[in-house]
Amino acid sequence: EKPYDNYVRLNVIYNYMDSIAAKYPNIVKMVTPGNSFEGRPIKYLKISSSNFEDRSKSLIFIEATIHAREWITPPVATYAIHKLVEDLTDRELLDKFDWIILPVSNPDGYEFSHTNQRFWRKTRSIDQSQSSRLCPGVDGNRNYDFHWRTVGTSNNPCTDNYGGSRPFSEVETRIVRDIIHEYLDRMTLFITLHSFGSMILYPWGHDGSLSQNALGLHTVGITMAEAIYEKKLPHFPRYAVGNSRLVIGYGASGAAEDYAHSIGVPLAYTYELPGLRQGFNLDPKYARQVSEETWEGIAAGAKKAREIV
Ligand code: 0X9
Ligand code: ZN
Repeated sequence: EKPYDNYVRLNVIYNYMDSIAAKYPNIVKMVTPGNSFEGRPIKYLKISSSNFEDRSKSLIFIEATIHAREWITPPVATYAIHKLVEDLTDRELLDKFDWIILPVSNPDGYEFSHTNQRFWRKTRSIDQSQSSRLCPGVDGNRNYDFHWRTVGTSNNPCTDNYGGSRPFSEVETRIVRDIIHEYLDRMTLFITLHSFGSMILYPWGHDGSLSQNALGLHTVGITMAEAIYEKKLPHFPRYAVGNSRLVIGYGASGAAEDYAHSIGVPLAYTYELPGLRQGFNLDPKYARQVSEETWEGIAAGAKKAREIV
């Protein structure tokens, strides 16, 4: 069972990653940097055609499923693994870059969205202090240490955009943070996958201002959207590209792409994948198509990044 042809449970995603790591030991290394709040392993793959530890190539980091209910995001992340490792039609992408792909950064929430509440968004953590026992979970995309808990977020654990008791209160966001820091010297492109809305968003999302690298961000963003459009696949609207706050229509602080950019990743994006009229419940029959077209965007963005970073 391929994790990019359907919505699948966590074990199917992890089995796929394990099998890829076992079958291609020269290219792929499995890393389990820690466990989620409820004790599930968080797993990512390091993919390199040379030696990852050489640190000579620029690196691209794709992260998905910090928001539990956004079920279209693990197919897109696992399809990227498939394209890079199993289907070598575009060798350049493996020769010119090293890759880190983390398909499920919030495994507790993801499983909970399958077993208990389809539209669960947050992690599943509880802390001593407050009503957090009644209302578990933190919005991982408000938990980063960038203008933390100031805009589009809440200090009430019972809300869906609760920012947590402190920045990086969640092990799930700390793991993503630590990957960014570990490879900061050569990470040129960071993409966090979300749904929905067919948007490619870049900093700054808290106040709608533009970063020093706005031209680069916009150029690569447009290139990614254009590549998806050029596939000419049916069904979905054209991607909108622009500042996070402006394009999505609300400000939010403590988000992953802003944090990555603030500490020095030159190109950092949130992809809001298509939802059609079904939103988070996009029909799984579209999983393969969304995975394929999104990969075109990522691939084009990677190549464009080489020109401008
Ligand atoms: O609100 C979010 O976290 C993202 N949208 S979602 O519907 N997937 O929840 C958008 C985040 C945009 N980025 C910033 N505001 N920095
Ligand atoms: Zn999201």
